[in-house]
Amino acid sequence: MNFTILHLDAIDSTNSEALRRARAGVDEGLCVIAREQIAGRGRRDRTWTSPKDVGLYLSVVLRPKLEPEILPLITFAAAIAVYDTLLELGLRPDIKWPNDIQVAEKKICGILAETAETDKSVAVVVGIGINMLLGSVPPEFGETATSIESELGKTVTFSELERPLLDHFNVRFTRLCAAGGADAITREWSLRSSYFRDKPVRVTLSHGSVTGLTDGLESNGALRVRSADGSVTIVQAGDVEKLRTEKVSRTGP
Ligand code: BT5
Repeated sequence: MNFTILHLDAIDSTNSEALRRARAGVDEGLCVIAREQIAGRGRRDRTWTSPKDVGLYLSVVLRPKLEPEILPLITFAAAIAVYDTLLELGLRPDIKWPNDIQVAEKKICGILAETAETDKSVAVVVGIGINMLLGSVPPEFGETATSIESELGKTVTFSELERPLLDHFNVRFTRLCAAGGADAITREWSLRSSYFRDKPVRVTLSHGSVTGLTDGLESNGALRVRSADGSVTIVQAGDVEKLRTEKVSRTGP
């Protein structure tokens, strides 16, 4: 994929701008990057705090020729790309299912993939927000969020982050779209995430919650959670919270 990079000063949300341009027919590979987002978004209309010049706010337009059930794995391809980029900068990242990258168990990056029907094809916009400088971490999330600067003890420039991230994403997305791509991406994800297996978690679902140990992924990226009674819940969407090990004991097969 060839990227066309559009640098903006300020925008409501790079995802919203990329979706608008996708609906207007732009080709795959448009990458919208803004210095500031006035209405940066997380999942389910949550806010992604995006102050000026302290974080990377980036969205890529894709026109994937993938079966619909595989589309959630685009988030995984992006997570692998962020992970590898941060690792090369000297950090020790972890991927928290489904869309967070953490360092020292604090959120340093969030990913938001959104789909739009357009005249040309189905478009997917994958948005990535990375906290770079200290000022990117919202004060109210000081305990749960972090930045590259606070973890590395030094700053990195936008160019040190942007190009490697896009290159890694290109490789992973191309892999996902090739034969056997879904298996390859879930396998590569599993090698980078401590949440893949035997992680004690509580998952908040749209109705209720489930507690147990993670037990791998389904082929579409859904998370398997095995409860103490041995039952397995397949989680397509939810918020995962890590629990202390003693709160969950393993039973069943
Ligand atoms: C996400 O949602 O983590 C997806 C964030 C995606 C942001 C990118 S930036 C470029 C593109 N354009 C957009 O408008 N969005 C994408 P979720 O898992 O729902 O997490 C959102 C939650 O993370 C919020 O409710 C806060 O608790 C927390 N949060 C908000 N801003 C944060 C920040 N800068 N750093 C760490 N945590 C934050």
